[in-house]
Amino acid sequence: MPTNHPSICRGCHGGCAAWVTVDGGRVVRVRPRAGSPFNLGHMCVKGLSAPAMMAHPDRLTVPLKRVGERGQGCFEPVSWDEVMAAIAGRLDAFRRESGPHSVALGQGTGRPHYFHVIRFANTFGTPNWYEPGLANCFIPRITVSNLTYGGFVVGDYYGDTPPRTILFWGHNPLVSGPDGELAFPVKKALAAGARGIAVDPRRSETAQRCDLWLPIRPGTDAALALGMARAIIEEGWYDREFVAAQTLGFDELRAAVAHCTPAWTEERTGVPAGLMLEAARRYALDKPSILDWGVSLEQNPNCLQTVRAVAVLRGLTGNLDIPGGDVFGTELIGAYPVLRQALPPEAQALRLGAERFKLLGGFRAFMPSAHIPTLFGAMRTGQPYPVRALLLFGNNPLATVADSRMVLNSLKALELLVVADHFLTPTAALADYVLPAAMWPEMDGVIELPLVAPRAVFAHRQLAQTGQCRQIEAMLDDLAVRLGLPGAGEPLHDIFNARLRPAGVTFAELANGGMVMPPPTYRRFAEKGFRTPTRKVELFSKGLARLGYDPLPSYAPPPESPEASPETARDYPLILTTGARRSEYFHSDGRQIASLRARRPDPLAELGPATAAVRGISDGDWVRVQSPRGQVRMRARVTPDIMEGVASLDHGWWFPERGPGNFGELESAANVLTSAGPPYDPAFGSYQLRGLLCEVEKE
Ligand SMILES: Nc1nc2c(c(=O)[nH]1)N[C@H]1C(S)=C(S)[C@@H](COP(=O)(O)OP(=O)(O)OC[C@H]3O[C@@H](n4cnc5c(=O)[nH]c(N)nc54)[C@H](O)[C@@H]3O)O[C@H]1N2
Ligand SMILES: Nc1nc2c(c(=O)[nH]1)N[C@H]1C(S)=C(S)[C@@H](COP(=O)(O)OP(=O)(O)OC[C@H]3O[C@@H](n4cnc5c(=O)[nH]c(N)nc54)[C@H](O)[C@@H]3O)O[C@H]1N2
Ligand code: SF4
Ligand SMILES: [Mo]
Repeated sequence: MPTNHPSICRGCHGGCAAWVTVDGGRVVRVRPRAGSPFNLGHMCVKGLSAPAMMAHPDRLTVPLKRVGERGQGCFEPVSWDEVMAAIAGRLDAFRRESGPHSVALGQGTGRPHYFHVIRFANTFGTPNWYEPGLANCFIPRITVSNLTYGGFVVGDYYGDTPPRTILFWGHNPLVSGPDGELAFPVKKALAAGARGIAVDPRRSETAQRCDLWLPIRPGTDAALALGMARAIIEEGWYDREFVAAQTLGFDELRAAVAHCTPAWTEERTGVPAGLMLEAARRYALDKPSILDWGVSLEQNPNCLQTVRAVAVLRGLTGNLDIPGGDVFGTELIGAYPVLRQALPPEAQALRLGAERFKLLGGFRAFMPSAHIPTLFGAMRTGQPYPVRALLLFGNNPLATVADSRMVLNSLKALELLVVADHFLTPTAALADYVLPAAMWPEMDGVIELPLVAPRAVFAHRQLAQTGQCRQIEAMLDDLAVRLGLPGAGEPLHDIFNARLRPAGVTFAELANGGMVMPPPTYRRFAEKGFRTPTRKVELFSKGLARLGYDPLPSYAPPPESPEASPETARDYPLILTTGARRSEYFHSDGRQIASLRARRPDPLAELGPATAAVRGISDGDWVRVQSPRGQVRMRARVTPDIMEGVASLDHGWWFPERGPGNFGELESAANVLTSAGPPYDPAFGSYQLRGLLCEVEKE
């Protein structure tokens, strides 16, 4: 008899309320569950395909050990006990011979086991863990929000007052959904009359529902934001009362943006001055306004100042902590016990890249992690010290880290590579040990939404078991016990319950379809000011000044651009951006699911009609896209919904159907074209994934 169970989808960063139907121990159906303000009774195609993903014949279901040469993709099954004993033995040897910092950990973006990986790294004694987002995703937005407003803000889609204006900046939430907020409330707000403005080189799914589309040259967002800041100040559109009472550094900011005239801005960004002015006016005056910013702001080496340039707009217009504007989250539950104190300061000082990129890896970083290019460099060269082993938990760096060839060479140089995943990915095919990971209906978990500003908490519990798959936390704990690490063996439910105590619920209560979501609070600043050291919104950031970074936002052209590298631009005249999200796939996953692949069979390169025509390219042609780093094959999509002179490429592509050893991971992967080299953002070490140069030709 099939049984239905309330659960929470974890197919992406989101947490859509779901019903899971189990029959004969297998998940046979997933469908949306009503009652959550986040998914409003809807789910996306990825979440609905969970049963197909779980039961896929290629699913990893037993631990594997490599046989033959690394990279051939030949493995044989081993028992959990054998694989864990073998890995623990190797880790112990590395720890004794070269110090714990010679072992690195990596994980994918925002997965359920996120903090447990950090906990393992801390207790093992290595400062070297990474995630391919962080420097290029979310950490800059969080850090800048903390420095500028004293907390992370998200759009208030959930209160009684709807937003009148929503400014989507390098962000396509109708597709990318749960990054700070969910697609469904955004759609609802637009349908209810909020007027949207989209800053995007593509007329994205979100831009198509907006009143204004500002087509911007990739990588130039700081120039647009500074131009808007100047317009808002000089036209007198700023919120005088809020600026006078609640901000610091208005005069300094005004002086810093004085040169950012509409003509200056248009020249750099390609956005017509009239459109820029109209967008600035509406965002400032047609309040309350939400500014929904996306990852595009962070995937360039001027990341800190780009995010800051956009951040100050909220302060100038007073769209902060007001109903229908951007609001602070409430910390509902306790922090995950990552046992940071277990990592001694001398070990922290060894974190690769931390000394240079203080807001990524240093003592003041929000969640200190290693700098990927520096870490991968150490794997290849042994400098500044050898990194001998890498343990990956739901991360496919061959597809998702910049410069795929560099990644391949780095992974090949390791003495030990362990990969835990759902499928044998191109990265897993290079591993010595491959560990079969549970999917969300097979796991226990606690989720806070929206991300980082947790205003709601849910939980879900294990409803099924596939093969010998294990939840990552259990794998890490098994290793921790074998290695005698602090905190090893602490039951996961104890961790969950300790965290949930401030919310007054237990895991068991919450996992039955419950939710904790207190009503929003607003204008806390009126009594207490903001939670920055000066109690003000820091338009001029004293915190950044103290760390030696520019306290005022500024623009720099992308280092690979017609302005900064005219020689390169002669051979590669198009502006390259990569990775605009697609509903069917989460980064590199999902390509083996037939229903998803049927909807989106090929990697696409989007081009404008004029850009395509002069190259003799028609819609649907296969094309070669080249950058100074290499070339990839994509299918051209010719559309008026992209700025001319720009190529926007899908990322994360490989071809699981071709089998291990033949996945084609360098054939159509956007990251063959991107660069993991310097210059990096001085604070976060970010590299450039959007706003590079390329050329496209018909195959
Ligand atoms: N060119 C380019 N590159 C990019 C980006 C871009 O825009 N352009 N975006 C960057 C950004 S913002 C990010 S965050 C990164 C993401 O980079 P990653 O996190 O590496 O990307 P994914 O492909 O989502 O995840 C890698 C693997 O995790 C597995 N997986 C999924 N869920 C789970 C789970 O619950 N447990 C386990 N064990 N495994 C799981 C999937 O099967 C997949 O093989 O990519 C970055 N790379
Ligand atoms: N379905 C699905 N959802 C996802 C993911 C996924 O892989 N699949 N990934 C998740 C992750 S880790 C992240 S970080 C988020 C990211 O989600 P978003 O922040 O929404 O980012 P993207 O969809 O990558 O890009 C948003 C828009 O930015 C535009 N863009 C490209 N370059 C530039 C630029 O230089 N400037 C500006 N202003 N715009 C530019 C693109 O055309 C695109 O429409 O999505 C999350 N959600
Ligand atoms: S948006 Fe994310 S959480 Fe919601 S159904 Fe899709 S994959 Fe699942
Ligand atoms: Mo991300």
